[in-house]
Amino acid sequence: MKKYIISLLICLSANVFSFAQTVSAPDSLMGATVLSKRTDAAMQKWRENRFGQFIHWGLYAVPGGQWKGKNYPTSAEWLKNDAGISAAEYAELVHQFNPQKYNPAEWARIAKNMGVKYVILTTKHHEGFCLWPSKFTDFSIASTPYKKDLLMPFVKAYQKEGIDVYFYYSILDWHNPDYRSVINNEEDQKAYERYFTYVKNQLKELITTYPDIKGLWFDGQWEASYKKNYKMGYELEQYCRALKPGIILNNRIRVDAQGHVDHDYKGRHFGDFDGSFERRLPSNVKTLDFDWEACMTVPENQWGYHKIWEGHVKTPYEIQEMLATCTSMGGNFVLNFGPQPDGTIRAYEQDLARNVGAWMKINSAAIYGCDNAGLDKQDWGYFTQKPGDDKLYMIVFNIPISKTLKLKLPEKTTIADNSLLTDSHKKFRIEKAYGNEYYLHLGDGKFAQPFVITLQLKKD
Ligand code: JFZ
Repeated sequence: MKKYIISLLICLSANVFSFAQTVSAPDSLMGATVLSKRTDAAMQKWRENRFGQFIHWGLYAVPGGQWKGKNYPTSAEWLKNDAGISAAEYAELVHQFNPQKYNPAEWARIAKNMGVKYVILTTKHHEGFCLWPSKFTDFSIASTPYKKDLLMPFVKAYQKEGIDVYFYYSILDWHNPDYRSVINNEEDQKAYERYFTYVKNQLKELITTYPDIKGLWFDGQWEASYKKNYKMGYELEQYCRALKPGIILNNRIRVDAQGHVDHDYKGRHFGDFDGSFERRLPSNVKTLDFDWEACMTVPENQWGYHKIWEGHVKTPYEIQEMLATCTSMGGNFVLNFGPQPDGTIRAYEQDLARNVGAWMKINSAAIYGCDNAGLDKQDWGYFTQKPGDDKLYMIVFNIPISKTLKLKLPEKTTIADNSLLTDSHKKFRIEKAYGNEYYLHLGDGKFAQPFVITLQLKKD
């Protein structure tokens, strides 16, 4: 036992030490604490994952964006707010939440086949409903006809497929009576402090009950109450890091003393990475010198299950290209799923996962562990590279009519060899042009989908 405690202490202090290098105390305005990319193994793994799945699931899946015969085309998980439903009436949904077909092994299989390396699941969204039987509220799965914890089987199933699990947790809470959007008086402040104790209790509950999770993805941090209590955010960050050394936290965990969200008053992201690229990708094609993640919906703006998807629905090619774009700019890409109330995944999402996965199965070498290659973006697509590797990947999405791809390589570099990633015998004729520019001739090659060409580089 003593031995165990000593090794545990060594292990803990080693962890704390490795963080001392990257996580600093905030300044007087309570700015960001992670001022450069974390270098520890957990963060390295997060970075190498590159492709993740988001899952928004809660009571909102039951009405699916419709209330009393009316369709609300806005985000399904915002229905309570958008349809002006009272807390009491909304809470009645617990009696209807009964996902008899919930089969996390099947979800994990779909995710694995799509090629994701991590997943973020909403344990409690703005509605306040908890997917686990929390000791601290009745507004949870325990009060539904289903009764059973949804999280443990989820964590186990995904883990079995080798997929890292992250929990989403909303600070904003439309159910807890102590929650306040604004603090108008002393009483509000007292209530909000009680609410904050609830948040800490729940996070400790999540971290200790599901010790295998890798991190937390916070949301709902933008309300005036949290800005006024910005010190709580700092406390929350310390609390999570102490409970689980090495934990990975997104930037929505905090605000600074001036009420800045996502980024502090100096423009630095909070948490361990910048997760503010939501439904849009950064437009800067150069590498960003911080870790970042973009999260994306399949339709325009639906996270939770909505019965009717209006507007443009993304295709596999678009998803593949977004993933390639993010990888080429050194960021992660997370695709959202909104499971149905019975626990099954919508057919379109399953098809999309299958199609993206079929592409990933043969091309993922250009994604996992890859990063910005330090080169300019080219018209035909994206360069990616594993840090320090002498192979360069060209992920081709647009073939010019000339069938000739122009390349500009780093100075003092030549191309020793090239081939199609999926067929090492398929080579392309490469012609040297001006300086470090080359022409790669696709010839009469037929390409049914985006493809990857591997260039073997040689330093002069
Ligand atoms: C939030 C949630 O309100 C939404 O339901 C979903 O969970 C999504 C992942 O996060 O929505 C946001 C939060 C931040 C921005 C936009 C929508 N933002 O910074 O642009």
